[in-house]
Amino acid sequence: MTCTKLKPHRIAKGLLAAWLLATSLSAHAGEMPTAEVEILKYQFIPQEITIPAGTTLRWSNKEKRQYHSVWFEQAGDPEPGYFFPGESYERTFDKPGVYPYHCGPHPEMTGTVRVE
Ligand SMILES: [Cu+2]
Repeated sequence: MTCTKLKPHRIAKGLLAAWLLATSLSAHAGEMPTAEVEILKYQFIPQEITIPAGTTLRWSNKEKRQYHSVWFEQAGDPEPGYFFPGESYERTFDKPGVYPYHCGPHPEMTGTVRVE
């Protein structure tokens, strides 16, 4: 067997591997659990949420004008940027535990994420 005869076979194998990887990645992304918290009238709704480990939590700003942030300061996160009405913020929780958070510009806005 010569190299020229092997090449097309190798390319086909490479394409198949790339296709399988892309397929498994998209299937994995589709199966990833997500949960949502709404922000309205300076409140996180629900204020406490329990999620399984590996869940991506999305906070959606439903205010008319007010921006907010979601800051896990006690977990050691740096202060995140603000997000405006119509925008959202996401964070994935891989480890079980209790994660309190608050809004950067409005520290009286608090919430808790329980990861099981
Ligand atoms: Cu706020």
